[in-house]
Amino acid sequence: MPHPKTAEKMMNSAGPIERALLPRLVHITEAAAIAAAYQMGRGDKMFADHVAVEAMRRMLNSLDMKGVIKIGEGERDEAPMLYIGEELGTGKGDILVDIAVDPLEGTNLASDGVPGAISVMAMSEPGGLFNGPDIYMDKIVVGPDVVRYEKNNPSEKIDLDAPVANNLQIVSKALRRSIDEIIVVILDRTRHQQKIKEIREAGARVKLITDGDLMPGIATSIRGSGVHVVMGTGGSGEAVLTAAAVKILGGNILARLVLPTVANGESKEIIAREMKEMIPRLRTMGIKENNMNDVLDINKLAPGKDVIFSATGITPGQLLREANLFGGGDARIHSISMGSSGVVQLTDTIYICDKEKTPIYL
Ligand code: VTB
Repeated sequence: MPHPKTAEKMMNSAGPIERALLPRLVHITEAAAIAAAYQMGRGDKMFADHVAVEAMRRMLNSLDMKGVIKIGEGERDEAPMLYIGEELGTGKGDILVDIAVDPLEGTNLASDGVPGAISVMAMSEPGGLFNGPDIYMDKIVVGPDVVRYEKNNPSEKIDLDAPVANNLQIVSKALRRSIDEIIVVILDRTRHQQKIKEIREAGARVKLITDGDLMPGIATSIRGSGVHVVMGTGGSGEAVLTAAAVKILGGNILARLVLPTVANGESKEIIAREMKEMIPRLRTMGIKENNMNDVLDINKLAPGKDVIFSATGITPGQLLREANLFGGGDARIHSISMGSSGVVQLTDTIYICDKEKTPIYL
């Protein structure tokens, strides 16, 4: 009887970036997560972010590749490291990559020592990740069951402009459960008051989060995570990283750029000022002003064919356990990493510096 050759097939179908860099990627988010975990709960989010950025940057610079940051810590003038456009890697070899990073996603969560802080990054061939400004995006993230349902029922599609109840109706049919049993994760912000009301009125349950809408987005693609939909306006970089992961997992994200001043209901003058500053930035990124309102999906946000992704837990989360530090640098740390071939790894890494001291538990 022929046996399935799954692992062989997957490894053979993996692109050059996945082959060369996926095994290394997880150690990069682990390094940043260990650095941030050491600063966990110390109340200094800037410093926690700083050490995570430094660790991630050092690791990236040790890779044989020519990489460019597309989603990073900010524009060159505001971020000294991992800024948009920064070139990273040894430059050796012929691997070219675009990079999206968030060395510490949930700086408040880490500095407060509360759940949901992670270190996360993705890579692709050049042009494979959306090159956009670091503002907000209005998002809806759903898992593979919804994507399959939409394929089988082409007239029923999740739509950013549709009423919340209509989208939840589709999710409910796709998951074959009533709306009462659907859980929607959304950032707890004043700008979401109306949306939260509509979700509740439609009958769904809401999990409000103070920060970190990226991992819940990925959780929509993982059964048993207790997250069915993520909605609301959050970081655009987070949307691109979410897209990279959910594309591999078979889910989808719909997202549209929104100026923070617009989302947060600022005055016309303040909005106009932000727009004025934004226009030249949009141009350098190849986005025309009239395209700013385009709805982007996984194929626009993460069009790459050879995409790799890794996230490591810092504080406990829906999918990832917290980083455990045992003293002397020893650590146990939990990650999810994956590549376009379809390989998904949930890794429980133990770093042992002191073999006599550090126990390993099942
Ligand atoms: C968003 C969200 C992130 O910060 O960017 C949020 O996507 C910032 O939102 O996951 P506000 O400007 O409303 O505070 C996070 O929650 C954490 O980086």
